[in-house]
Amino acid sequence: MSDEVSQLADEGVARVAAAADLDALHELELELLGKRSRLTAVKATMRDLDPEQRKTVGAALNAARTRLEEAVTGRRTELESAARRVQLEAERLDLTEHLGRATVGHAHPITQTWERLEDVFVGMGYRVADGPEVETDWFNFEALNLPPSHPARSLWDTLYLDPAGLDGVAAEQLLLRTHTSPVQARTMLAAVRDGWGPPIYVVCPGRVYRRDTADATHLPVFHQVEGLVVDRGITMGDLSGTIETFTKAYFGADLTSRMRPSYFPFTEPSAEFDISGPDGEWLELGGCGMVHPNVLRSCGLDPEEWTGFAFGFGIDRLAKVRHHVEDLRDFITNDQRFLEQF
Ligand code: FA5
Repeated sequence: MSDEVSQLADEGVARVAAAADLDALHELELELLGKRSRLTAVKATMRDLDPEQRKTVGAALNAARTRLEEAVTGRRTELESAARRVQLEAERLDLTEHLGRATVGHAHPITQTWERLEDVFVGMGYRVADGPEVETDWFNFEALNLPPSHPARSLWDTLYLDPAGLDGVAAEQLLLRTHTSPVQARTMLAAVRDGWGPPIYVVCPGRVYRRDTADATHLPVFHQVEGLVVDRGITMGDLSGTIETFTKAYFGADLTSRMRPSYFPFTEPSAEFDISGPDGEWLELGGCGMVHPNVLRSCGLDPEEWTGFAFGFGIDRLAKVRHHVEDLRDFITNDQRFLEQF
């Protein structure tokens, strides 16, 4: 009987080793070791044996059960780790697969316009200057001949800042700059302080902010480029020649510019300038004029010795005209189909 038991164990171990999956192994475990197994049946016959035989068969049964249990546990571990490998393989993400499909991006059309503008002016001998977007009231208004109660302040719908923890700075003294003109004052003061000018020939492109509602021609956050020239004997003729040269360099020879009288507190006389293409339609681009003597004085320059002109125009509007874009808001909605065209 002991031989039969050990043969049962041999067969069982071979079948366990061949179990194809965890379900099959579970069935086999019940068959070989469960209540209805042959081992259990053999155990039931033991009571008819004499004590000596019972001892031998009992030992054989225990050994067979241990072998079968170890075989089942070993096979279960193998099948489980194989199943885990299959699952991992199925869930694997091959990130390199996407490399081949990546498209090469490019700068935003406004950034492209900004950079082309800089190129045109640098080609005309100008330096590029910049200033902070958070400005003081003095640079944004006062230095530009706009004292606190000046009615023309209402031309710019200003966003004021109320910073916490800036001791000694009254809230109404800090604002988001409404135009790039404060860089005029910063540049003149720096030139005088550091002794590199006048003569001054600079352009200052940058981001500006106004309490404007977005529509086809307005954005609350937009971009301007400021131009400032301070030298001896500068006239309105230099200003109009510069704008015409820029227009042709940027838009092409078939576009032309014109100036219309206007008002800005920091220039006198002041003008607005428009450009027109072959269709004869005029489009307003920006403001300009001769630098007001009060502005020169605020920045430490003698208006008897130095004269200058300044201009400021909208980069977003420029891009709109150049690329025939209907609505300025298209530039800020981040629609790939629109942006890919540039
Ligand atoms: C000014 O901001 C003056 N600082 C310009 C200037 C500079 C005059 C130097 C004289 C000397 P104005 O508010 O008109 O001016 O704005 C200038 C240009 O910015 C406009 O002609 C327009 O092209 C653009 N612009 C103004 N508001 C918006 C807006 N909300 N969205 C997009 N572009 C705008």
